[in-house]
Amino acid sequence: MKVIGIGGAGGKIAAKMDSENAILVNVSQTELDKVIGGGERIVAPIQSITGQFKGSRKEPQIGLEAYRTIRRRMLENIRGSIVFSSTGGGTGNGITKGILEDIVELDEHAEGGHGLPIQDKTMFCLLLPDDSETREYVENSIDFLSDTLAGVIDKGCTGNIMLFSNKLKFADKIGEDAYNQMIVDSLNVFMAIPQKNETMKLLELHIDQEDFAAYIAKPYFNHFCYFDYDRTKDLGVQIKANANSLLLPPEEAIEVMFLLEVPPGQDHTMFYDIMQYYNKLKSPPVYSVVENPALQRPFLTLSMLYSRKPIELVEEYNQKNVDNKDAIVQRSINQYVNLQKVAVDMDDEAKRAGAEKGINSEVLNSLRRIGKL
Ligand SMILES: Nc1nc2c(ncn2[C@@H]2O[C@H](COP(=O)(O)OP(=O)(O)OP(=O)(O)O)[C@@H](O)[C@H]2O)c(=O)[nH]1
Ligand SMILES: [Mg+2]
Repeated sequence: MKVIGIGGAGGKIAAKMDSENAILVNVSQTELDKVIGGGERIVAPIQSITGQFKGSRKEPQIGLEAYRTIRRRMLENIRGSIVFSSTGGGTGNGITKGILEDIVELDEHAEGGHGLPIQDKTMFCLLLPDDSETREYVENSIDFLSDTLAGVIDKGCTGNIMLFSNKLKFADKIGEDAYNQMIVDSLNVFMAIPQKNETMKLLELHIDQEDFAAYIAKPYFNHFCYFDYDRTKDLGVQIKANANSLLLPPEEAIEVMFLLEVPPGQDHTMFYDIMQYYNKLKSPPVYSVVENPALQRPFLTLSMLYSRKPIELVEEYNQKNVDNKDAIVQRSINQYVNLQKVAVDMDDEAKRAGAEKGINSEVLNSLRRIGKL
Protein backbone atom coordinates (compact mmCIF):
# COMPACT_ATOMS: atom_id res chain seq x y z
CA MET A 1 0.00 0.00 0.00
CA LYS A 2 1.15 3.48 -0.78
CA VAL A 3 2.02 5.47 2.35
CA ILE A 4 1.36 9.21 2.55
CA GLY A 5 2.42 11.45 5.43
CA ILE A 6 0.99 14.93 5.87
CA GLY A 7 2.34 17.72 8.06
CA GLY A 8 4.94 17.40 10.81
CA ALA A 9 3.84 14.31 12.70
CA GLY A 10 2.29 12.62 9.64
CA GLY A 11 5.49 13.04 7.64
CA LYS A 12 7.77 11.67 10.33
CA ILE A 13 5.61 8.63 11.04
CA ALA A 14 4.99 7.85 7.35
CA ALA A 15 8.75 8.03 6.66
CA LYS A 16 9.25 5.34 9.31
CA MET A 17 6.39 3.23 7.97
CA ASP A 18 7.85 3.20 4.47
CA SER A 19 11.38 4.52 4.59
CA GLU A 20 11.84 4.19 0.83
CA ASN A 21 8.62 5.23 -0.80
CA ALA A 22 6.45 7.22 1.58
CA ILE A 23 5.12 10.40 -0.02
CA LEU A 24 5.68 13.29 2.36
CA VAL A 25 3.53 16.39 2.12
CA ASN A 26 4.05 19.70 3.87
CA VAL A 27 3.68 23.44 3.33
CA SER A 28 7.22 23.90 4.57
CA GLN A 29 10.20 22.80 2.48
CA THR A 30 12.43 23.32 5.51
CA GLU A 31 10.37 20.90 7.57
CA LEU A 32 10.34 18.35 4.74
CA ASP A 33 14.12 18.54 4.39
CA LYS A 34 14.49 17.57 8.03
CA VAL A 35 12.56 14.31 7.76
CA ILE A 36 14.81 11.29 7.52
CA GLY A 37 13.66 8.61 5.09
CA GLY A 38 10.63 8.45 2.87
CA GLY A 39 10.47 9.05 -0.87
CA GLU A 40 8.86 11.76 -2.93
CA ARG A 41 8.31 15.14 -1.25
CA ILE A 42 5.36 17.34 -2.15
CA VAL A 43 5.45 20.97 -1.10
CA ALA A 44 2.10 22.73 -0.96
CA PRO A 45 2.93 26.39 -1.47
CA ILE A 46 1.09 28.86 0.71
CA GLN A 47 0.55 32.53 0.10
CA SER A 48 2.85 34.22 2.55
CA ILE A 49 6.58 33.87 1.98
CA THR A 50 7.19 33.50 5.69
CA GLY A 51 4.81 30.57 5.67
CA GLN A 52 7.37 28.63 3.68
CA PHE A 53 9.40 28.50 6.85
CA LYS A 54 6.73 28.53 9.50
CA GLY A 55 4.22 25.95 8.36
CA SER A 56 0.53 26.57 8.79
CA ARG A 57 0.96 28.13 12.23
CA LYS A 58 -1.62 25.78 13.70
CA GLU A 59 -4.29 27.17 11.38
CA PRO A 60 -6.16 24.45 9.48
CA GLN A 61 -7.51 27.08 7.08
CA ILE A 62 -3.96 27.68 5.82
CA GLY A 63 -3.45 23.96 5.35
CA LEU A 64 -6.73 23.66 3.49
CA GLU A 65 -5.84 26.52 1.15
CA ALA A 66 -2.43 24.98 0.54
CA TYR A 67 -4.15 21.73 -0.37
CA ARG A 68 -5.83 23.41 -3.35
CA THR A 69 -2.40 23.97 -4.91
CA ILE A 70 -1.43 20.27 -4.78
CA ARG A 71 -4.87 18.81 -5.19
CA ARG A 72 -4.28 17.17 -8.56
CA ARG A 73 -1.07 15.47 -7.44
CA MET A 74 -2.70 14.26 -4.27
CA LEU A 75 -5.66 12.80 -6.12
CA GLU A 76 -3.27 10.82 -8.30
CA ASN A 77 -1.90 9.14 -5.19
CA ILE A 78 -4.70 8.92 -2.70
CA ARG A 79 -6.60 5.87 -3.92
CA GLY A 80 -5.79 2.72 -1.98
CA SER A 81 -3.24 4.44 0.25
CA ILE A 82 -2.67 4.90 3.99
CA VAL A 83 -2.63 8.51 5.12
CA PHE A 84 -0.85 9.56 8.32
CA SER A 85 -1.63 12.93 9.84
CA SER A 86 -2.01 14.62 13.18
CA THR A 87 -5.22 16.54 13.80
CA GLY A 88 -3.71 19.20 16.06
CA GLY A 89 -1.66 21.43 13.76
CA GLY A 90 -2.74 23.42 10.72
CA THR A 91 -1.05 21.54 7.89
CA GLY A 92 -2.06 17.94 8.57
CA ASN A 93 -5.54 18.92 9.73
CA GLY A 94 -6.24 21.26 6.79
CA ILE A 95 -4.76 19.13 4.03
CA THR A 96 -6.43 15.97 5.34
CA LYS A 97 -9.71 17.86 5.41
CA GLY A 98 -9.20 18.74 1.73
CA ILE A 99 -8.45 15.11 0.92
CA LEU A 100 -11.53 13.89 2.75
CA GLU A 101 -13.76 16.35 0.94
CA ASP A 102 -12.39 15.11 -2.37
CA ILE A 103 -12.86 11.49 -1.37
CA VAL A 104 -16.54 12.22 -0.79
CA GLU A 105 -16.68 13.64 -4.34
CA LEU A 106 -14.81 10.67 -5.82
CA ASP A 107 -17.10 8.27 -3.99
CA GLU A 108 -20.26 10.00 -5.22
CA HIS A 109 -19.08 10.03 -8.81
CA ALA A 110 -17.49 6.60 -8.88
CA GLU A 111 -18.34 4.48 -11.87
CA GLY A 112 -21.42 2.26 -11.50
CA GLY A 113 -22.91 4.31 -8.66
CA HIS A 114 -21.71 1.95 -5.92
CA GLY A 115 -19.05 4.23 -4.51
CA LEU A 116 -15.32 3.70 -4.61
CA PRO A 117 -14.21 0.10 -5.10
CA ILE A 118 -12.41 -1.64 -2.23
CA GLN A 119 -8.96 -1.28 -3.70
CA ASP A 120 -9.44 2.50 -3.95
CA LYS A 121 -10.48 3.08 -0.35
CA THR A 122 -8.09 5.14 1.74
CA MET A 123 -7.12 4.19 5.27
CA PHE A 124 -6.47 7.02 7.72
CA CYS A 125 -4.12 6.91 10.70
CA LEU A 126 -4.87 10.04 12.70
CA LEU A 127 -2.82 11.21 15.61
CA LEU A 128 -4.74 13.00 18.34
CA PRO A 129 -3.03 15.27 20.86
CA ASP A 130 -2.78 14.57 24.55
CA ASP A 131 -5.22 16.79 26.41
CA SER A 132 -2.37 18.52 28.20
CA GLU A 133 -1.09 19.91 24.90
CA THR A 134 -1.61 23.46 23.74
CA ARG A 135 -5.22 24.55 23.42
CA GLU A 136 -5.04 25.12 19.65
CA TYR A 137 -4.05 21.49 19.10
CA VAL A 138 -6.99 20.31 21.17
CA GLU A 139 -9.45 22.76 19.57
CA ASN A 140 -8.32 21.86 16.05
CA SER A 141 -8.75 18.19 16.87
CA ILE A 142 -12.25 18.73 18.23
CA ASP A 143 -13.18 20.58 15.04
CA PHE A 144 -11.67 17.86 12.91
CA LEU A 145 -13.42 14.98 14.66
CA SER A 146 -16.78 16.61 15.13
CA ASP A 147 -16.98 18.39 11.80
CA THR A 148 -14.72 17.10 9.03
CA LEU A 149 -14.49 13.46 10.01
CA ALA A 150 -18.04 13.06 11.28
CA GLY A 151 -19.47 14.02 7.89
CA VAL A 152 -17.20 11.67 6.03
CA ILE A 153 -17.75 8.61 8.20
CA ASP A 154 -21.49 9.17 7.95
CA LYS A 155 -21.12 8.81 4.21
CA GLY A 156 -18.96 5.70 4.65
CA CYS A 157 -16.51 6.44 1.86
CA THR A 158 -13.18 5.93 3.65
CA GLY A 159 -11.45 2.75 4.68
CA ASN A 160 -10.58 2.03 8.33
CA ILE A 161 -9.71 4.96 10.53
CA MET A 162 -7.15 4.36 13.27
CA LEU A 163 -7.27 6.87 16.09
CA PHE A 164 -3.79 7.04 17.57
CA SER A 165 -3.21 9.37 20.47
CA ASN A 166 -0.28 11.07 22.17
CA LYS A 167 -1.75 10.23 25.57
CA LEU A 168 0.75 7.48 26.33
CA LYS A 169 3.63 9.61 25.00
CA PHE A 170 2.96 12.24 27.65
CA ALA A 171 1.93 9.84 30.43
CA ASP A 172 5.08 7.75 30.08
CA LYS A 173 7.31 10.64 28.91
CA ILE A 174 8.37 8.91 25.72
CA GLY A 175 10.59 10.73 23.20
CA GLU A 176 9.09 11.69 19.85
CA ASP A 177 11.18 9.40 17.68
CA ALA A 178 10.74 6.41 19.98
CA TYR A 179 7.00 7.02 20.14
CA ASN A 180 6.73 7.24 16.36
CA GLN A 181 8.58 3.93 16.13
CA MET A 182 6.11 2.39 18.61
CA ILE A 183 3.20 3.51 16.44
CA VAL A 184 4.76 2.04 13.32
CA ASP A 185 5.78 -1.23 15.01
CA SER A 186 2.31 -1.64 16.43
CA LEU A 187 0.54 -0.94 13.14
CA ASN A 188 2.85 -3.41 11.42
CA VAL A 189 1.67 -6.21 13.72
CA PHE A 190 -1.84 -5.72 12.39
CA MET A 191 -0.74 -5.18 8.79
CA ALA A 192 1.28 -8.45 8.90
CA ILE A 193 -1.85 -10.60 9.11
CA PRO A 194 -2.08 -11.50 5.40
CA GLN A 195 1.68 -11.98 5.15
CA LYS A 196 1.65 -14.42 8.08
CA ASN A 197 -1.15 -16.31 6.38
CA GLU A 198 0.97 -16.61 3.29
CA THR A 199 4.15 -17.78 4.97
CA MET A 200 2.97 -19.91 7.90
CA LYS A 201 1.28 -23.27 8.00
CA LEU A 202 -2.49 -22.84 7.96
CA LEU A 203 -4.47 -24.73 10.60
CA GLU A 204 -7.89 -23.15 10.20
CA LEU A 205 -9.13 -21.08 7.27
CA HIS A 206 -7.08 -18.41 5.58
CA ILE A 207 -7.07 -14.61 5.56
CA ASP A 208 -5.69 -13.75 2.16
CA GLN A 209 -4.77 -10.35 0.72
CA GLU A 210 -8.30 -9.90 -0.65
CA ASP A 211 -10.00 -10.70 2.67
CA PHE A 212 -7.67 -8.29 4.41
CA ALA A 213 -8.19 -5.57 1.79
CA ALA A 214 -11.97 -5.93 2.13
CA TYR A 215 -11.71 -5.58 5.91
CA ILE A 216 -9.53 -2.47 5.94
CA ALA A 217 -11.78 -0.90 3.29
CA LYS A 218 -14.68 -0.67 5.74
CA PRO A 219 -15.53 2.83 6.94
CA TYR A 220 -15.16 2.20 10.66
CA PHE A 221 -12.69 2.93 13.43
CA ASN A 222 -10.20 0.13 13.90
CA HIS A 223 -8.82 -0.77 17.30
CA PHE A 224 -6.34 -3.61 17.13
CA CYS A 225 -4.36 -5.27 19.89
CA TYR A 226 -2.21 -8.37 20.31
CA PHE A 227 -1.13 -10.53 23.22
CA ASP A 228 -0.23 -14.02 24.41
CA TYR A 229 -3.57 -15.74 24.52
CA ASP A 230 -4.49 -17.72 27.62
CA ARG A 231 -7.32 -20.14 26.98
CA THR A 232 -8.09 -20.45 30.70
CA LYS A 233 -8.99 -16.77 30.98
CA ASP A 234 -12.01 -14.86 29.75
CA LEU A 235 -11.29 -13.17 26.43
CA GLY A 236 -12.99 -9.93 27.49
CA VAL A 237 -10.69 -9.66 30.50
CA GLN A 238 -7.65 -10.34 28.33
CA ILE A 239 -8.67 -7.73 25.76
CA LYS A 240 -9.15 -5.14 28.48
CA ALA A 241 -5.75 -5.91 29.97
CA ASN A 242 -4.05 -5.80 26.57
CA ALA A 243 -5.87 -2.97 24.82
CA ASN A 244 -3.59 -1.02 22.52
CA SER A 245 -2.63 2.01 24.58
CA LEU A 246 -1.42 3.86 21.48
CA LEU A 247 -4.98 3.89 20.19
CA LEU A 248 -8.17 5.30 21.63
CA PRO A 249 -10.06 2.55 23.44
CA PRO A 250 -12.69 0.77 21.32
CA GLU A 251 -16.42 0.85 21.64
CA GLU A 252 -18.57 -2.22 21.11
CA ALA A 253 -17.33 -4.13 18.08
CA ILE A 254 -19.33 -4.21 14.88
CA GLU A 255 -16.95 -6.52 13.07
CA VAL A 256 -13.91 -8.49 14.18
CA MET A 257 -10.85 -10.01 12.55
CA PHE A 258 -8.36 -12.21 14.34
CA LEU A 259 -5.29 -14.25 13.66
CA LEU A 260 -4.33 -16.89 16.19
CA GLU A 261 -0.76 -18.17 16.01
CA VAL A 262 0.02 -21.35 17.92
CA PRO A 263 3.31 -23.15 18.60
CA PRO A 264 3.80 -26.45 16.76
CA GLY A 265 2.17 -29.45 18.35
CA GLN A 266 -0.22 -27.47 20.55
CA ASP A 267 -3.97 -27.88 20.40
CA HIS A 268 -5.31 -24.88 18.52
CA THR A 269 -9.04 -25.42 19.07
CA MET A 270 -9.21 -22.53 21.53
CA PHE A 271 -10.11 -20.41 18.51
CA TYR A 272 -13.66 -21.72 18.99
CA ASP A 273 -13.80 -19.89 22.32
CA ILE A 274 -12.85 -16.64 20.56
CA MET A 275 -15.55 -17.23 17.95
CA GLN A 276 -18.04 -17.91 20.71
CA TYR A 277 -17.14 -14.74 22.53
CA TYR A 278 -18.23 -12.79 19.46
CA ASN A 279 -21.40 -14.74 18.72
CA LYS A 280 -23.52 -11.63 19.18
CA LEU A 281 -21.93 -9.87 16.21
CA LYS A 282 -24.07 -9.42 13.15
CA SER A 283 -21.45 -11.17 11.06
CA PRO A 284 -19.07 -13.75 12.55
CA PRO A 285 -15.37 -12.83 12.82
CA VAL A 286 -13.03 -13.05 9.87
CA TYR A 287 -10.29 -15.30 11.22
CA SER A 288 -7.57 -17.81 10.65
CA VAL A 289 -5.26 -19.98 12.74
CA VAL A 290 -1.65 -20.62 11.78
CA GLU A 291 1.30 -22.49 13.22
CA ASN A 292 4.24 -20.32 14.23
CA PRO A 293 7.40 -22.32 15.04
CA ALA A 294 9.00 -19.30 16.77
CA LEU A 295 6.38 -19.21 19.54
CA GLN A 296 6.21 -20.81 22.99
CA ARG A 297 2.66 -19.64 23.69
CA PRO A 298 -0.38 -18.91 21.51
CA PHE A 299 -0.42 -15.33 20.22
CA LEU A 300 -3.56 -13.49 19.24
CA THR A 301 -3.81 -10.46 16.95
CA LEU A 302 -7.31 -9.05 17.19
CA SER A 303 -8.94 -6.14 15.41
CA MET A 304 -12.31 -4.67 16.28
CA LEU A 305 -14.17 -2.31 14.01
CA TYR A 306 -16.41 0.10 15.82
CA SER A 307 -18.23 3.27 15.19
CA ARG A 308 -19.33 5.99 17.50
CA LYS A 309 -20.34 9.57 17.62
CA PRO A 310 -17.48 12.02 17.48
CA ILE A 311 -18.99 13.67 20.54
CA GLU A 312 -17.98 10.64 22.55
CA LEU A 313 -14.53 10.67 21.06
CA VAL A 314 -13.80 14.14 22.27
CA GLU A 315 -15.35 13.87 25.71
CA GLU A 316 -12.00 13.67 27.40
CA TYR A 317 -10.94 16.92 25.77
CA ASN A 318 -14.11 18.63 26.85
CA GLN A 319 -13.72 17.42 30.40
CA LYS A 320 -10.31 19.00 30.46
CA ASN A 321 -11.79 22.26 29.28
CA VAL A 322 -14.48 22.15 31.93
CA ASP A 323 -11.86 21.54 34.59
CA ASN A 324 -9.86 24.52 33.45
CA LYS A 325 -11.28 27.44 35.44
CA ASP A 326 -9.30 29.90 33.35
CA ALA A 327 -11.02 28.85 30.15
CA ILE A 328 -12.74 31.95 28.87
CA VAL A 329 -14.90 30.28 26.31
CA GLN A 330 -16.47 27.00 27.24
CA ARG A 331 -17.24 25.25 24.03
CA SER A 332 -19.70 22.48 24.27
CA ILE A 333 -19.60 19.86 21.60
CA ASN A 334 -23.25 19.20 22.37
CA GLN A 335 -24.03 22.63 21.05
CA TYR A 336 -22.42 21.92 17.73
CA VAL A 337 -22.78 18.26 17.06
CA ASN A 338 -25.79 16.07 16.95
CA LEU A 339 -25.04 12.93 15.02
CA GLN A 340 -26.62 9.54 14.88
CA LYS A 341 -24.72 6.38 15.60
CA VAL A 342 -22.86 5.68 12.41
CA ALA A 343 -23.25 1.93 12.72
CA VAL A 344 -26.99 2.19 12.42
CA ASP A 345 -26.79 4.77 9.66
CA MET A 346 -24.44 2.69 7.56
CA ASP A 347 -26.66 -0.31 7.79
CA ASP A 348 -29.85 1.54 7.00
CA GLU A 349 -28.12 3.23 4.12
CA ALA A 350 -26.97 -0.05 2.65
CA LYS A 351 -30.40 -1.60 3.09
CA ARG A 352 -32.11 1.38 1.54
CA ALA A 353 -29.71 1.37 -1.39
CA GLY A 354 -30.28 -2.38 -1.71
CA ALA A 355 -34.05 -2.07 -1.59
CA GLU A 356 -33.97 0.56 -4.30
CA LYS A 357 -31.97 -1.72 -6.52
CA GLY A 358 -34.14 -4.71 -5.63
CA ILE A 359 -31.46 -6.59 -3.70
CA ASN A 360 -32.48 -8.02 -0.35
CA SER A 361 -30.30 -7.35 2.64
CA GLU A 362 -29.16 -10.96 3.04
CA VAL A 363 -27.59 -10.89 -0.38
CA LEU A 364 -26.25 -7.46 0.29
CA ASN A 365 -24.56 -8.65 3.47
CA SER A 366 -22.97 -11.63 1.76
CA LEU A 367 -21.75 -9.44 -1.04
CA ARG A 368 -20.30 -7.02 1.44
CA ARG A 369 -18.56 -9.83 3.29
CA ILE A 370 -16.97 -11.33 0.27
CA GLY A 371 -15.80 -7.91 -0.68
CA LYS A 372 -17.90 -7.28 -3.74
CA LEU A 373 -19.57 -4.21 -2.33
N1 LIG B 1 3.77 11.33 18.23
C1 LIG B 1 4.16 12.43 17.61
N2 LIG B 1 3.42 13.54 17.69
C2 LIG B 1 3.85 14.64 17.04
C3 LIG B 1 5.03 14.67 16.27
N3 LIG B 1 5.17 15.91 15.74
C4 LIG B 1 4.09 16.61 16.15
N4 LIG B 1 3.29 15.85 16.92
C5 LIG B 1 2.00 16.20 17.48
O1 LIG B 1 1.18 16.62 16.39
C6 LIG B 1 0.39 17.72 16.78
C7 LIG B 1 0.83 18.92 16.01
O2 LIG B 1 0.76 18.65 14.68
P1 LIG B 1 1.95 18.76 13.62
O3 LIG B 1 1.91 17.48 12.87
O4 LIG B 1 3.23 19.15 14.26
O5 LIG B 1 1.40 20.00 12.83
P2 LIG B 1 1.35 20.26 11.27
O6 LIG B 1 0.34 19.36 10.65
O7 LIG B 1 2.72 20.20 10.73
O8 LIG B 1 0.77 21.75 11.20
P3 LIG B 1 1.51 23.15 11.45
O9 LIG B 1 2.75 22.82 12.23
O10 LIG B 1 0.53 23.98 12.17
O11 LIG B 1 1.83 23.64 10.11
C8 LIG B 1 0.59 17.86 18.26
O12 LIG B 1 -0.38 17.07 18.92
C9 LIG B 1 1.99 17.32 18.46
O13 LIG B 1 2.21 16.84 19.77
C10 LIG B 1 5.78 13.46 16.21
O14 LIG B 1 6.80 13.36 15.54
N5 LIG B 1 5.30 12.38 16.87
MG1 LIG C 1 4.25 21.62 11.12
